[in-house]
Amino acid sequence: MLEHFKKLSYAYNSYTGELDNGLVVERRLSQLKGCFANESAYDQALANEDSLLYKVTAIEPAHGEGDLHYGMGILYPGKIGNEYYLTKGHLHRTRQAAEIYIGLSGDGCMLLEDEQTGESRLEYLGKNKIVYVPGYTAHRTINIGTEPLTYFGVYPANAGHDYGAIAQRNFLKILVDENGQPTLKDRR
Ligand code: S6P
Ligand code: ZN
Repeated sequence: MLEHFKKLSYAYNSYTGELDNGLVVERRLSQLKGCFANESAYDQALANEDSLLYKVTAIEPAHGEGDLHYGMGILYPGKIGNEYYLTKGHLHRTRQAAEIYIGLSGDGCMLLEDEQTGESRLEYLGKNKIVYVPGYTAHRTINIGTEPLTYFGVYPANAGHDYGAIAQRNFLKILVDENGQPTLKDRR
């Protein structure tokens, strides 16, 4: 098996979210249409600037069953209206595939939503914190701080991403700043 892997160790930076040799994907505000609850605040922010919200660097060697993929994310601080910057969020194409997130720097949360029951959970994600995302669970990362939130994620190579299913019905809960406190509310 070793011969299939060109490289087995990578340098990373906890503060910039950089991971050597990975494939970098950037997500700007215009790519998150429909994610934020306050549509007029979204339109206004976008008219002002198509800001960079987050970057993900992925390493996906995918040589076969049992393999792992992994990646590093950096989600910048900010808000649309009173809703914190967030990632698009997804389910895994292979629904049973779980994932581990490890917080590296900054202050954030993971919003988890059971696809079948709609049950939501909010878990803190920051330095020295690990979050386990079970299978069949839509997951989204949210920056509740004033610094960039960086994290490392590892998932089965066959997990895949399904953005469509959750985009269509949307997460049931939103996380907003209410008097300086992150507060989970129904989307309505
Ligand atoms: C991949 C893993 C993360 C996300 C990243 C960005 O399974 O969950 O690396 O890709 O947090 O979020 P999203 O929803 O835009 O892929
Ligand atoms: Zn995932």
